[in-house]
Amino acid sequence: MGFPKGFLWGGATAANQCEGGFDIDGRGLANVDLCPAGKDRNAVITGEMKMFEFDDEHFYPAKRGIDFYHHYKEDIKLFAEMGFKVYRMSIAWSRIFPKGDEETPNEKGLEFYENIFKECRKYNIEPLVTITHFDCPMHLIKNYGGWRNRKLIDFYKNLCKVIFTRYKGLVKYWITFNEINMILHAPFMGAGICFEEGENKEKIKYQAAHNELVASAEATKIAHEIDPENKVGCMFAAGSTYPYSCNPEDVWKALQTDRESYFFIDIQVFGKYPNYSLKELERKNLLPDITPEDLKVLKKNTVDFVAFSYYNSRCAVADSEKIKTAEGNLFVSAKNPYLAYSEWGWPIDPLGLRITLNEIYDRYRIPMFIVENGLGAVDTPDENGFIKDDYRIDYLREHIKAMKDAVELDGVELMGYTTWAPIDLVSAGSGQMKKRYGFIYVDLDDEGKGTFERRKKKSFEWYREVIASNGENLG
Ligand code: P53
Repeated sequence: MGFPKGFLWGGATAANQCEGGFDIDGRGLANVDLCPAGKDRNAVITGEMKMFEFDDEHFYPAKRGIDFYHHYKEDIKLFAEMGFKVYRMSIAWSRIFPKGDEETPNEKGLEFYENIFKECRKYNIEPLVTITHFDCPMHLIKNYGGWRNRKLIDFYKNLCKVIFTRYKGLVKYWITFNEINMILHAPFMGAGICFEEGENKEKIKYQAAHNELVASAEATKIAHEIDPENKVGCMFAAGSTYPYSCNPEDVWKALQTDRESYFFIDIQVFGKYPNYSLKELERKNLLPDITPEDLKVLKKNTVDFVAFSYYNSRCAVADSEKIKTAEGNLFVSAKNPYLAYSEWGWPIDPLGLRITLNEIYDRYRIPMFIVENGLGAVDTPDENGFIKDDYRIDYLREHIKAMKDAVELDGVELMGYTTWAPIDLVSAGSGQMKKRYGFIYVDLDDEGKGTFERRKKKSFEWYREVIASNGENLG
């Protein structure tokens, strides 16, 4: 009973939130570099405010991140100390192809990730690689309009060929796009889309979604051709939507809200557009350009597993006037009166994870992977500089219990669990450092000041024990 032998415990990060070194060793500029911290961040990541160059008024936290670029050996060593079986990380596209449309890759960029993978292997840590975690070379945005342009499919295929070939034998688990449904909520961050005055935003978003979905299927095909051992997953920001009440209008609204996200995964798992979306897109005149060849590629190249992030459940109400929506998340959601909320206004709902796991498994019946789950909180060191993050331990313990119930009692197939994030890093939504998730503290503040020193928090030892006991000893 309990978790299966070989269950992949670990942690997850993203290149743009930890690496820094934005202009080192030939790396090109990417959208993520240009997302400033502060009040304009939301306008930039949603594609409403154009930020194609750095300016002096803003602070850009991704430029230095937590300087993982220079600390990766030390950081992976700490992950190994916690007993990680897997490390989920992402590749920065513009390190490999600085502009995105070149024929030949940047050797320095390829070397950097090769060294990381070798470092992981040294400790028997399996890398799980997200090919794109919100990043897109600026050159592709400026000259092609980002993912709205189907030419990106070919550039992405080129990237995939290069990395699958180069890292054959070093990497087996791949995720094509991080939180693919984020296109709908933060199109600049999710797909390099910046809107011009008067454009049909919905139409552009669905065209970009289609292009990414085809690119994802193409990547799956190439991965399997290059190495039949490769396992490729899709990935979405999950969290089931509850109806606010038993009013059928609310129930219907909740179902529709979930379909906005399932739309992507239905295509990636079943290989074709679901009828509900075809009808709706047609009705609203939002159907993307879909070629007969696209349909074949989608059909033939479905994913091996479904990965997702889970931070919270959501709540839908038909009459939105009635209920104040919860703030602090890119997903619009009614406030659920039965749940406690984090300092950033995100609901805390461990049972929601069991519900979500069951819903996804009922729908797709293929292995799942929880690739993000965690609590963003302010950590205050005590007089000795130690961080007793019992709130984080509590959050994770309850979620691991719920996950255990889903595996043990409900029989869902789950490959592994990686927390977001094992080490403090820049927040995607807010650009802050003080929204911390790690077992490892990084001495750095919201203005980029600090020594970058790494320190273990209380949760470090706790998670080590969780992994050592394969999820039996939760403290
Ligand atoms: P942060 C919300 C907003 C932005 C990105 O989020 C998000 C979400 C969650 O639904 O997605 C993931 O840093 C993402 C990570 C991110 C993490 O959530 O805003 O894949 O890059 O850091 C946590 O607290």
